[in-house]
Amino acid sequence: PKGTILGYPRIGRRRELKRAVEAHWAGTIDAAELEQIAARLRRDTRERLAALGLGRDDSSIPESFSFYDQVHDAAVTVGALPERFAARRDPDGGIGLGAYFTAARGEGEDAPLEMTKWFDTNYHYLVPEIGPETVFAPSSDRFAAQVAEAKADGYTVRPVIVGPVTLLALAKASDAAPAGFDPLGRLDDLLPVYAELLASLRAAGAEWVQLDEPALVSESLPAAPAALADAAARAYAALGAATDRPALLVTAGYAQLSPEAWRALAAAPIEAIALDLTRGAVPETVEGLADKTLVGGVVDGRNVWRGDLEAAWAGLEQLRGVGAADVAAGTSTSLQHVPHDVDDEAALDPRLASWLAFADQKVGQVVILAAGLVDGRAAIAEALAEASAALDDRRGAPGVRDGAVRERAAALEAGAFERGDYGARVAAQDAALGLPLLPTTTIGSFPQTGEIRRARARHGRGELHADEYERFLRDEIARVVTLQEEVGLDVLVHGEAERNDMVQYFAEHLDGFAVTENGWVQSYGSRATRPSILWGDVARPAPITVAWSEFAQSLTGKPMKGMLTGPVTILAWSFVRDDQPLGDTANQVALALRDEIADLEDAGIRVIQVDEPALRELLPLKSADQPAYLEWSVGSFRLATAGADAATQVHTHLCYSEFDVVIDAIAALDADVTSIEAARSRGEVIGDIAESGFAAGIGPGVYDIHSPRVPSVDEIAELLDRTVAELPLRRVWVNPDCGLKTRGYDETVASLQNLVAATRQIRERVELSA
Ligand code: THG
Ligand code: ZN
Repeated sequence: PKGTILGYPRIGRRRELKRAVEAHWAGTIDAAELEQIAARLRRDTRERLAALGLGRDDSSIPESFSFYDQVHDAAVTVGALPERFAARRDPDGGIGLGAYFTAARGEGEDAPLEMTKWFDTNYHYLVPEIGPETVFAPSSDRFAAQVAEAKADGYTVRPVIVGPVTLLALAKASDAAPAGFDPLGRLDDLLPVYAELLASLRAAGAEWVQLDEPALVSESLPAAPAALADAAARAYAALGAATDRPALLVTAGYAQLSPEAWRALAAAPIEAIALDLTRGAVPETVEGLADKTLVGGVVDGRNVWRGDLEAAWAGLEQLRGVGAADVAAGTSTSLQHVPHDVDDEAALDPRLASWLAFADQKVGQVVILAAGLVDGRAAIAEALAEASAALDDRRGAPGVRDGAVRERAAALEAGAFERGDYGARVAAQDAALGLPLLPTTTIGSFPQTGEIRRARARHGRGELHADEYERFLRDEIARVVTLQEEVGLDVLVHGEAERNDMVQYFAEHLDGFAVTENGWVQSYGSRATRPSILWGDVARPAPITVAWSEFAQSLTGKPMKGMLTGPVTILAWSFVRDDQPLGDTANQVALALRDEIADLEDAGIRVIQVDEPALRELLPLKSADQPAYLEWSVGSFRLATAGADAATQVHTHLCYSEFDVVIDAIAALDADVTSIEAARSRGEVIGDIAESGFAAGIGPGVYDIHSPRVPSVDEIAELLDRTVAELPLRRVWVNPDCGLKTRGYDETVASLQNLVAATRQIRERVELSA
């Protein structure tokens, strides 16, 4: 085949998989019914991909379905299930759907697998736990069954599986492993199981298999690029030598393959290599390519732009010069990071829609390029010209460049990024706020109940009048404020009932953004978001959050936090224009937020939180690109917040525990108080912070909101004891580790009561000893 995609969205055009999986968890449908719905989705996907022009019987259609996560799928297939879930296995040791979901979600005291970001995306995978005790053995025949299922339907599909090097490189050492254990050291034990898997796929009728090895592009993993390349050389020498196997396509998306890994894969006895040419140059000729196909990943799997098809074609032509036996057109990564179909967006401005390509349109682009590779450029000249015309139209369209926005950004001086002396700010804020020792607060959102979602949906459909919706939201805010006062928290929040999503909400109120109706992208498991499309210059036509915060503050004498989402996170969780540097776009968002902060201050808000949970996520995979990123990302946060008065306390919140690499950047944000996730990594983060000499206010989350478990007073008190032992007492804040929107009210109230009780214990103890 001359064209393929590396994967396709699996959640369904209307999130059918989410509904089915959640219904199964709730007990309303059984496993058999869930399997049937999944099979129907896979069939729909195959039919659609064939209708869009991929071949039914030439392995160009990938089978990339997953019930929850592709890393978990691979781990379960080779038997890498942590010991604590052993009792959940089938009698014959197999890992069925029940064990699969239990490991993903946890049960009782058995914590779920940890979840973390997949490379520099907003997708989260489940982190495999591997130790010396892990027994690798074939434990699920799901991949082969899916090949056979397609075969029965008349399709020869190419199963997509996370490769052995990436599986181990992304794993963490199990609880039972000795200190310093490296899962990659188990590679030789793992390979025979992959070889068996390949044989089973061949037996089921697969002619090709795709092994995804994005670890080979990263410089941000524990293993160094040279060690990863060495592992790849060993892995593919072994798997390539297996006689009973389909042809092997090894992919390396998300950035440029390291030079070592490129040499290793080229030299390996595999049949094809897929390269990400949207985030890396065409590589140099190396030994071993003469019998291989190269899949040129020229159609971007990460954004929604129709893009420059002419440049994509040029990339393929250049790849033809590298010396491989053959070149095919492909996507840079799986299309799991983009929504299904632009044609599902009836409300989108048609002109904007003409600049876009979601998954189905990207398949169409691959098919066009593949036709060019077969029949020559002339055969696709018209399609290339159409794409170029759309790009020209986009460049000149109103709103893409706004003179006033650009003048303001161009006139910025260094002072606009500086807030002034931290000590003076602390004094002004202490006087203005009068907070107790170890102030308590929450991150911002309160549970988004079914009632809230239904009211929003009815309002969206025009069934609930704006006045009634507003009254509903005010009642909700009043309820949340009363609840927090009863619980005894010190700095309150309004709960964000008015927001569907912390990025989409701002996108809906800013110029330069569009939002979608059905543009869902899987975030983790059954959860998805609808990333906004940032297509033009950003400006704030009117205040966004001020009326809600002002109303909430009017209900209480305690400080009410104004709640904003920071520029980096707004960019990270949107599809961002690709026609100017990200830093320029970030500064436009920052200026809009800066105006919002000024308006909040005018409305009497004295604490303002600007969340940046995605600061770590956008960190480039290549070390050489990281300093420039940190420069513009930190700069945009400072630009957003530096206009605040010294007496206004600026907070920020960051998610995920890998702070080591960005801790200096967090300090450079120069927020007065930073709350971070720390409960899951059991206080390790606290040590990192102490070591870094971080001097401002800090709230390491005292319990994990990702689980419904209610933490006891004692365990929170113990964590707080450790915190105040390591960090300056007067700088410590007490808060959960993230927003509460995915939780229920019962566990939320119980957890917050325990948080306040534990804080009071520690306060008394500290005051006694003082
Ligand atoms: N917003 C966006 N991206 C995110 C988060 C976010 N990425 C990281 C993190 N938070 C991911 N977490 C979640 C948590 C919950 C949901 C999605 C991502 C979620 N989604 C609803 C669902 O799938 O049913 C839909 C929400 C909606 O109605 O818009 O619950 O907070 N952008
Ligand atoms: Zn968080």
